[in-house]
Amino acid sequence: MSDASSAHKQYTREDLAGLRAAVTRIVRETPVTDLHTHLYAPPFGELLLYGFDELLTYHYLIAEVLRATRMDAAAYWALSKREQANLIWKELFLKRSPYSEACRGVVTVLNALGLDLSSRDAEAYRAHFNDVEPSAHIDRVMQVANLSSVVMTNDPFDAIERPVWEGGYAGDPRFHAALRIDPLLNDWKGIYPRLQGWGYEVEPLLGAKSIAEVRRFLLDTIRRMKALYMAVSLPPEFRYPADSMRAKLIVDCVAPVAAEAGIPFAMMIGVKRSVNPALRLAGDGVGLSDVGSVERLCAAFPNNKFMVTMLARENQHELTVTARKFPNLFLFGCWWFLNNPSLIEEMTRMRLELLGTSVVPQHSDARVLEQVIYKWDHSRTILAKVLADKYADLALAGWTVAEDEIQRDVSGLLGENFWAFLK
Ligand code: HDL
Ligand code: ZN
Repeated sequence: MSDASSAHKQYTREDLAGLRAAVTRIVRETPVTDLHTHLYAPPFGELLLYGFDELLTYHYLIAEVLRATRMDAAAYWALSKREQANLIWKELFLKRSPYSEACRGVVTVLNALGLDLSSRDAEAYRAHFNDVEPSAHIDRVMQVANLSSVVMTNDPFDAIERPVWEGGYAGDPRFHAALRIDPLLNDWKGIYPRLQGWGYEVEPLLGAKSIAEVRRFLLDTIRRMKALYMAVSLPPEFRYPADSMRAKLIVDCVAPVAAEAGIPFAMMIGVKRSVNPALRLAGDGVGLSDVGSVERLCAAFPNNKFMVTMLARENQHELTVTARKFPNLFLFGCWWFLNNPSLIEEMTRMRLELLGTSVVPQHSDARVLEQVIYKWDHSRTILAKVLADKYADLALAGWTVAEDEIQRDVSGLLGENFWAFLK
């Protein structure tokens, strides 16, 4: 950490190099709250993915190896996990240079964990993760990535996850919960019988009693999970207002419950699920979404807090301008197909220039534990570069930049702004 003497250091146009170095150091040294991940605390067992084979079979790399080899997807799925990982290692790392962001991420992780990249020996890398104790490994990875905590994606309809909550999972300070309600909002007809089975008196047509029971289900689940927010991923064609069950559930159930519980409703908009079903989790695509629907929701529910991230690059400017109009709208992350250096830099510059400090520029979306190492290493480098440019602009205009103010701003961008929005 920066020592006490430097905390009061001031930077002017005469020391831009010192200013840039200070920004880089502070961004590296400031712990992150990772507000959207697919990671799980140890009691969730097999849902917590880690190790070499999981890193290599991340669905981003599955899409890339199928594209590079044009092999039949069914033939890939017929392989064992280890055979899949070995195939990906051979095709994307040995036969081709691993400079795609997902491949580069694996290289960053292996290097950060002290492995010898000159060997390119998959077996040696695999062995490194043998016999790790999950909780100790979590501590090590979070320390290397410099994370203070992560937010899980918790699906009450998941057959593996639900018993853990029902079994009295008491929590883990490293892991916060977020209630994910995709099945409820995107597949009401398929999911309402599950609610009936759990004792909620809901009917398919969502009359007054059903609305009250869905609200009860949401509140029960938020309280059991201590959920920081409710979240849903939505297709590009999502619209509000709309004559749809999804819109009715949002208006009559989700928004009132979020307001009562005092938590945000997070919408992740623009995913086209299963454009190529043969690729399974790797088969989702992206589409242009309607920012006007976000605008109308924020206006219709001024007492609700909305977190939004959109998947299409083309939506980002309009969404950022919309955030200027609605203080109850909080933008976060460079989601999924946007989580690449060129687009992270473009979005971060635009957001800092249009929103100042009132944003959290990144989340990792990590599915495999060790990915937080690369996703945050790569994003910290870009954030430091963009921030340093912004402070240099100020210094060149005669504004003295104080080191403790840089620390204040960076702490906000790396998580405190999220915690403040939750209050
Ligand atoms: O819906 C989501 O939360 C997405 O992040 C998906 O999980 C997607 O598969 C993903 O992992 N993106 O990074
Ligand atoms: Zn995600």
